[in-house]
Amino acid sequence: MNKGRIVKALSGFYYIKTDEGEIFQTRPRGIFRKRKESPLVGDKVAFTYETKEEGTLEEIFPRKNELKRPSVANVDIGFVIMSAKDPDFSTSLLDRYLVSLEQYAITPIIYVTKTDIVTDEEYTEMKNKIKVYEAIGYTIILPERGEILSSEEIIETFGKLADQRLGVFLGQSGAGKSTLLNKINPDLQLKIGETSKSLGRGRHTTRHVELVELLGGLIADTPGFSAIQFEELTIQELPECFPEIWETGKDCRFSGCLHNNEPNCAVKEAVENGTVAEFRYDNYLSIMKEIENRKPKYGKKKGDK
Ligand SMILES: Nc1nc2c(ncn2[C@@H]2O[C@H](COP(=O)(O)OP(=O)(O)OP(=O)(O)O)[C@@H](O)[C@H]2O)c(=O)[nH]1
Ligand SMILES: [Mg+2]
Ligand SMILES: [Zn+2]
Repeated sequence: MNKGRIVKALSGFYYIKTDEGEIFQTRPRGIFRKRKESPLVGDKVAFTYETKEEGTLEEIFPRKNELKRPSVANVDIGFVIMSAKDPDFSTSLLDRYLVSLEQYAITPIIYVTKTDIVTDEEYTEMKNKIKVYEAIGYTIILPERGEILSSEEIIETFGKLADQRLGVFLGQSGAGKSTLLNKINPDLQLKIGETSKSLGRGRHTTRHVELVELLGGLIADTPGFSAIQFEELTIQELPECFPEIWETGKDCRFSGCLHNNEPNCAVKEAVENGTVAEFRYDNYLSIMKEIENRKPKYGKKKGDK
């Protein structure tokens, strides 16, 4: 049987790219629907074919992980694209993207766009927050204020980050994901869209997920989104999604400390003396509250008889 990777899913067809770089248009065997299994972009698969336009997706190989939004399997890196302005930079949104990747052990890389349209003051304020992320250990790329990087500089900045890996560009609509990818390779000719001045956000220009060969790896442009739900995450897993809280939390008095109302909590102390940033801790608590208030999908609700 032939093997390859799903690089695009559109209107019931799955497009499979082989190691030789050939693309086959396939439909999945009926068995997948019966098993309620859907093939995903990023899946490694086996297929058969009559012609390049008429193939059958026969088997999905086990996944390393499965990112829900954007829906891509076997992701190594999440490139979180944040705009400095239009839409405005927000640490609470950034932390939500980071948690959505950390929960599947996907390495995040943060890139800030639109530093050419911020004021000095806005830039300084943003830079101070970005220092916090650097101190935690995140790779975060912030071009100088006023500067628009050339294609060469962008490619150099990304360097080997994507080499031999599967990376996903994610972020709000209008953040500049497609613009950045077009700069890396102008042949892509991805559609870009104006942000709405009145709403301060993008217009959902990118409509589907497609993997392209870029920077030595496979990269997916994806439709922008800012509503992030944590349906699979438990409260006990949340501290691990904030690396500095996880580290600091090793010194808490209780081993299962959630750093909320427990006494002798090292994290709360660290927030008070400034070694853990207060805004990160606030974002942590707000996601925790959200998980607590989530309606359970299965089983009984709290208080049910
Ligand atoms: N000034 C400035 N504008 C930018 C920059 N990057 C992107 N833009 C503009 O921002 C708008 C949105 O860019 P897109 O690349 O379409 O954004 P996107 O993240 O792909 O958006 P969706 O596909 O809707 O998710 C366009 O008008 C771009 O020209 C930048 O670095 N500086
Ligand atoms: Mg786009
Ligand atoms: Zn604690």
